[in-house]
Amino acid sequence: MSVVTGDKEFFKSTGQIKYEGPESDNPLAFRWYDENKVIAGKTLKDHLRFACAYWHSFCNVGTDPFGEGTHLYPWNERSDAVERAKDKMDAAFEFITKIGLPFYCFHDLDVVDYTNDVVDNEKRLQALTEYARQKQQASGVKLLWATANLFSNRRYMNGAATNPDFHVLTHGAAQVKAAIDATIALDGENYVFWGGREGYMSLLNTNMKREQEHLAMFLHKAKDYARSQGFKGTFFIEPKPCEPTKHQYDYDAATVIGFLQRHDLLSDFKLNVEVNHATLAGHTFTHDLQVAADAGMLGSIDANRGDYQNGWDTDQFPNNISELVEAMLIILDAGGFGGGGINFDAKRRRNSTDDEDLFYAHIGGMDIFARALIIADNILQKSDYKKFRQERYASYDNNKGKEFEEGKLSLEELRQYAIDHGEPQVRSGRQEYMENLINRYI
Ligand code: XUL
Ligand code: CO
Repeated sequence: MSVVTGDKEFFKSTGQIKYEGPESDNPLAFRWYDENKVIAGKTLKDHLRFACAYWHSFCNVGTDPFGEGTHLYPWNERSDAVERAKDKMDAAFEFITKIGLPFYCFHDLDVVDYTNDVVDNEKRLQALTEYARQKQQASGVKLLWATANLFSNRRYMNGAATNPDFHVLTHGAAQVKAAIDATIALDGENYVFWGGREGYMSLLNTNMKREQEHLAMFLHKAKDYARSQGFKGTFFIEPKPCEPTKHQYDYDAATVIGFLQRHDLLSDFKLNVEVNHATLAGHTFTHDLQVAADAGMLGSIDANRGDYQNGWDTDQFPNNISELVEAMLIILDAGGFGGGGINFDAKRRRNSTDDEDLFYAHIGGMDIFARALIIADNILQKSDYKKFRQERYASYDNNKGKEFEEGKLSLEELRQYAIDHGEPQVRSGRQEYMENLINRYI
């Protein structure tokens, strides 16, 4: 990939980031992410399908509830919204091509500022879509997914598709239509719905059943429209249990799968599982990955990490190797992502204010995923990880256990087996052995 800049270079101090291997001491080089390295029949680039998240990397100015922005972006200076957005896109593609990310993803509002004028917003997004199309062509970078931001504007304070006011819902629909049009024009591979404020704060003023039915109807109409326009990609729902609403309807992977099934949406949708959303739901990341994988619904992941002491989304770049090895075991074993990839829904810290910090953040995230993938593949190829797990269930592989799985044994027959065979042996689950196994390969 060659570097694509606009009229001016925004990240002057950093050139193209290269793979230098584990021995390298260069903080601006990859030590594990060699995009051409082949693991289990595919290059790291094709396994991992990394995507840059426009909103955190080029829009987030480092504000927090107590303070103003700390990231002073030179691409935020021009007064005209479309010109300003083009500067931002120049900066984005310069960064993406310097670091060698094959994909990017965005919300409509990340790309260009919106007003309250639906038709004008559509024109703005179309102008930037055309600009992005040229940038994609010049660089080879592709759009992993796009989405509509249906949560920042004050009109969405009570939700978008689940808003008690139909008029608000229609504004959400207008935004989704424009975002789908942009996705199609950019050959976007997927389209994402994160349930922004689709949930509630108090049941006292909420008709939960009606709101959820509206959400399902809205998703059907969005899907039908996209299909009618020739969109072949997958729709992803991104579960999150709370924040910003107290109860988000897309609570976790299991809840979303049940919802999609109930509303006849299973065949067009998959899941976009986010590390710290799973943790906020009281699960591990691996739990939600496994739930999605078992249902054949693992589409994509939003990579980040939370903070063990905080109960909200801190969206930090991932850096925990053992957690990611466990995740990659599930992803590899599931045969990879269902059309998606790994996008960094992660932001550098408020006090990381140098240009290079954005590079360090992505290099760290990409390297640790690459390393986790290599380790997970070793575990699957060389260790008894799979064998041990299989053997734990061997009693169902033949004889009466098999007949049970096939539905051939009644409750009375099961009772008779218990009597005939006496007390079962104590069998170890060997959890410590398995934990050590992971560490042995790290
Ligand atoms: C919010 C979140 C979103 C989605 C995209 O917690 O994760 O940024 O990833 O709307
Ligand atoms: Co996310």
